[in-house]
Amino acid sequence: MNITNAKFIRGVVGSHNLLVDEKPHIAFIGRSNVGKSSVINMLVNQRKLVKSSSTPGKTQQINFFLIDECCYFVDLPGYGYAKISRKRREKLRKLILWYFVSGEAPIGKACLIVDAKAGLRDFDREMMGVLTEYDIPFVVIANKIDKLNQKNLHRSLVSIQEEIGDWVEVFPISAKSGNGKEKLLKGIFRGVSFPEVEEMDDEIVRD
Ligand SMILES: Nc1nc2c(ncn2[C@@H]2O[C@H](COP(=O)(O)OP(=O)(O)O)[C@@H](O)[C@H]2O)c(=O)[nH]1
Ligand SMILES: [Mg+2]
Repeated sequence: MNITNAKFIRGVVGSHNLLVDEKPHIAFIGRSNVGKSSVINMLVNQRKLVKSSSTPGKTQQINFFLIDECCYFVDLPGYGYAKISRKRREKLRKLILWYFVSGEAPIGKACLIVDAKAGLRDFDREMMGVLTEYDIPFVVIANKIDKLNQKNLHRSLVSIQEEIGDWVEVFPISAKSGNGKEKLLKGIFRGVSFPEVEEMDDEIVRD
């Protein structure tokens, strides 16, 4: 499986003008610096589709990328950026929650990205609680596995899986090396339906 076309469509500030049509959203969330931009770029085979930026202003948008004409990758603001005020951070947290709970976004899958070494943090736990409560299918992506040796990686993955339970899949990956990409792509699209474009559906879920 491979994504051949990905393009930036729109950046949305606040809860207005969400991009809603028949195409499902694949939503990416995670704390700042977990490698969210890097993971998306790796998945779409473009080094700079999503700017790997540490500018807090840029992280406040919800960015939509059209993927192979059949779904949107939705890049939500990174949470927890150290250099923004508590008030602004709270605003971002609310925007992220709103996206998931308002029922306005046709979410096919949520992808919660964590740093494999750091494991789950409070924000991740809160997000998992919300996703579970609102019945939004999600996967956990444990990124930066290249920074861990076999033993520590195993330990970390076991502890993440133990905490989230068996029914949520954890995908260990390295956005840096591309390790784990194939499995993750399959996992992301598994169970997502593409109502208006059946033939695309076949294409994208093909092994
Ligand atoms: N070693 C390693 N570094 C990574 C990986 N993914 C991202 N990074 C680095 O982590 C930092 C934050 O990445 P970025 O994609 O901007 O994170 P974001 O804030 O979550 O969007 C950058 O310095 C990346 O080069 C990875 O898989 N392995
Ligand atoms: Mg980013």
